[in-house]
Amino acid sequence: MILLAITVAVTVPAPASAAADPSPPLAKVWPTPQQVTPRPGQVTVPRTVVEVVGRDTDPAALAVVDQVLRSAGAVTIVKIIDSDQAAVERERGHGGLVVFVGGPTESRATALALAALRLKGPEGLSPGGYILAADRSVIALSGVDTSGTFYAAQSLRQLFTSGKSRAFSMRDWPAAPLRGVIEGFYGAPWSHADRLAQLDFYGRTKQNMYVYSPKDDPFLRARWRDQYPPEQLALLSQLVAGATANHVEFTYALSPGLSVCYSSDADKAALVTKFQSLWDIGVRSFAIPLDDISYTRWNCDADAAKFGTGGAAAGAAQSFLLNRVQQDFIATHPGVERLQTVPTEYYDLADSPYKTALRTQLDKAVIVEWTGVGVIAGQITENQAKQAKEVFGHDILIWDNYPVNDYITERLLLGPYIGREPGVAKYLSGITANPMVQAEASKIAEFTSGDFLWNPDKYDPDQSWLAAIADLAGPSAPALKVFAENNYSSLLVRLETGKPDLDSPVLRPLIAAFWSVLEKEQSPWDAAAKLERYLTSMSTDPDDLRSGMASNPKFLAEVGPWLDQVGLYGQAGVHAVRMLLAQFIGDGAKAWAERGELVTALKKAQAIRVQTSRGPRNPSTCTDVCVPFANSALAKADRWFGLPGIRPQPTTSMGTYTDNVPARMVDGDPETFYWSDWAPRAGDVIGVDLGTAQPVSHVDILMGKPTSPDDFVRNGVLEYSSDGQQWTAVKTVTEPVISADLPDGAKARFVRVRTIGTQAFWVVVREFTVSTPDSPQYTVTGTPAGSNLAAAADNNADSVYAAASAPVPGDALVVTAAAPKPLDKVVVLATEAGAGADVQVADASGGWLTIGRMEGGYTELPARGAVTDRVRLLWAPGGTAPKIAEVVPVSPPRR
Ligand code: LOG
Repeated sequence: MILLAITVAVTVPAPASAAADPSPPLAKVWPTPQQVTPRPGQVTVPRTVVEVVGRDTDPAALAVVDQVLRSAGAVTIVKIIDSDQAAVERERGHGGLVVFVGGPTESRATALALAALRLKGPEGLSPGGYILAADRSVIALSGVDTSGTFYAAQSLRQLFTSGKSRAFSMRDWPAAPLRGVIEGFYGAPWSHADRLAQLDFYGRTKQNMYVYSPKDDPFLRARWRDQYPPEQLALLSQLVAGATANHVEFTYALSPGLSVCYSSDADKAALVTKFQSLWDIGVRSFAIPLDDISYTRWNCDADAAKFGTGGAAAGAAQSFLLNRVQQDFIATHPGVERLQTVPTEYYDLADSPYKTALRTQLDKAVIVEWTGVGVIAGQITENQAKQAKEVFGHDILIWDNYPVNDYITERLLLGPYIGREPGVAKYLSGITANPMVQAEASKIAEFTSGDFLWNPDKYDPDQSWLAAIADLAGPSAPALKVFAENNYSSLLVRLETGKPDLDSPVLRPLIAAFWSVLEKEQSPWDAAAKLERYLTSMSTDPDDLRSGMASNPKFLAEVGPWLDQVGLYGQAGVHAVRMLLAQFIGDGAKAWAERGELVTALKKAQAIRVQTSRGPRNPSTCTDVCVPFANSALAKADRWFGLPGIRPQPTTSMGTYTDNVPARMVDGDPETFYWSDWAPRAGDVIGVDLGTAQPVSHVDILMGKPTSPDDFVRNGVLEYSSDGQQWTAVKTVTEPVISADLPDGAKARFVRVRTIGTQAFWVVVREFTVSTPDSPQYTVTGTPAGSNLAAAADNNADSVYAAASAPVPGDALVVTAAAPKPLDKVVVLATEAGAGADVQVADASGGWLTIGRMEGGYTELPARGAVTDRVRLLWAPGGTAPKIAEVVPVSPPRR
């Protein structure tokens, strides 16, 4: 780089004096710095700034510094070379702002500036460490190495966002040597643009490692011996350049384990040749992962002959190959980083013949990756980290399977990084986080793991998470926070509580507070208002984020289906609250209208499909909160309407064929059905969850359908349980239609059919109905003809009888109970009232007594003391074809 030693006479206002200065607080820097010392006074960036740099000053750091100065108000940046001491002295005398960029290896001038501030230099700090100071007319950035200076610039960026800062000095360094991300998931690899954006992000967040290891790049695994086509190599070389510019080590990982012959000279040569092709485009760090392969089956006879069989043989074979690559490639390429590997046993601490072989035979220079105990480690303790070092006998780099979601593709993991003791970062080589297929969305977790790795002792997951959200969303942080809160849970376990984070941490207590006042029959308005406010923010989240984060279309595309679902769950929740409040003040019509909106939103949310590497999935957001809330609200509302209010939720261990989702077996409509996407094996189950244990009396199951009459469980057992642990068998299941009485006094939360044999046919379940002793049974007859006549009185207000045509004179719908009973009132829930109807009850003489008219969606009529087994809707002719969700003959409350 050519630097011009131009000096320009500048007149700039002197910075405000310390005495006049109210000493504003320092802006927070992420990752959390080790030492920050405020100084009196503040530093303002004037229109003209002088910059003193060395010939070796890191260009990337300089670019960031210039950007910071310009966005803080500098118009002219005058660069002076450090060797031009006269110019440096002259500028220091002017009183304008002079910025020194570069540590001892880059510029000689910065040390003088630090000395003038009575600050020590960065000498002795760990790699990446730096000193950053800003005082009156001086800013100094001094890294122990060029990465340190680059990180000083990243800190400066955060301190001067408002154009000025309180004076300060910082002494900062990373705890973990290796901090970063391994693109190591299954599924669609990240795009080239994703990767470039990630590399910039790692630079911003002071992470220094990216391992290129996408399982689905054929040239990495399936076709590992093949050379990259030139155009792909060109892309990789752009990534290497992007990594270098961000002080990130680009590790190229080659996974030969699916087909390698460990003892083969040709395969060793193929590995070395492949690595050489990457060395030639600038790659300086290499890995040979051997995870997720068989180590009990050889790929060639020669290995069996040379190494024998068993874990010790596998460890010996892998060590043999890795050691040869170490000798023939790593040792012959000065400037290369240490070789990394992922052992086949990467997930535990139990010593084994395999680990013994690695410990005793693998070259000590090789770094071994380990996921913690369990592939997805809930927690990783310092003690485990130390044990890992011992049992593997090598330096350990953690492959941390968070926020990877390739094993739960219906979820986004947007919560903070938790559950790792500080010692894990301090005593191992570092951590690479395995992210989600969704690159942009992974940045939330990555920001927090990067923060942990830099300064684990001061790591506060919750604060870090808020900062991550602000970093990704800028002014839309509040909207992103709501979204992330509802995509929050993971398998990671908090150190402080020993528990995993659950979804919807803000919504949960608001719902609990609302239920609590409703149960106590206290005034619900306050609790409802707070709950509704949050639910409204969820419902507007899709619009808010889509407009507020429009500059990040990739993020919006990645999370679209999840975002839509959060919005719909928010809407459903708002209607649920309004429905219950309407009932609280006795407004049945409003409650019924809100119920309709609630069910519509809920159904839309559950119909969303996203294509994933594991097939189509319904996103799971607000997990275990939104759907249970909606169902509890519906159950309560339905009891108010006079229905039993049981809302069974479908459960199954099997997948879904196309869009025939499990919800269709509890929708009260025998025309729709759940369809499994495989033939059940012993242990597969289909059933319902009633939410709470309650008295149950009868089960009806309709399986098969006219076009697939054989799709039913051929060899199973019907059973029920109140806790999901202890099951009581009712009868064997060998036929498509099951009607079973449960023993008197039976209580259940779960009812299911469990397959006990294997079969070739898949399973169709049209309806899975559980009745309680309180569920009255009705028969529905009458006209106009239409679909699902029985739905007009099936204790289920979601299912609807839809007349095919408008009524003609004489058309009437009759609901007949098993036996006459005294009636308190008749409630009619309609989704289309047509031209209305007279609501009638049968009198003792067989005639009909009109008790009132049904004209709109909600009708509630006193039954005038009738004792009857029949209710009739005598239609007014004409109008639209009516649709009746439920005719409810309500008995007087029991005493
Ligand atoms: C794979 C990894 C995958 C992760 C989570 C390692 C070392 N390998 O069980 O590619 O993303 O689990 O599904 C893995 O973790 N194996």
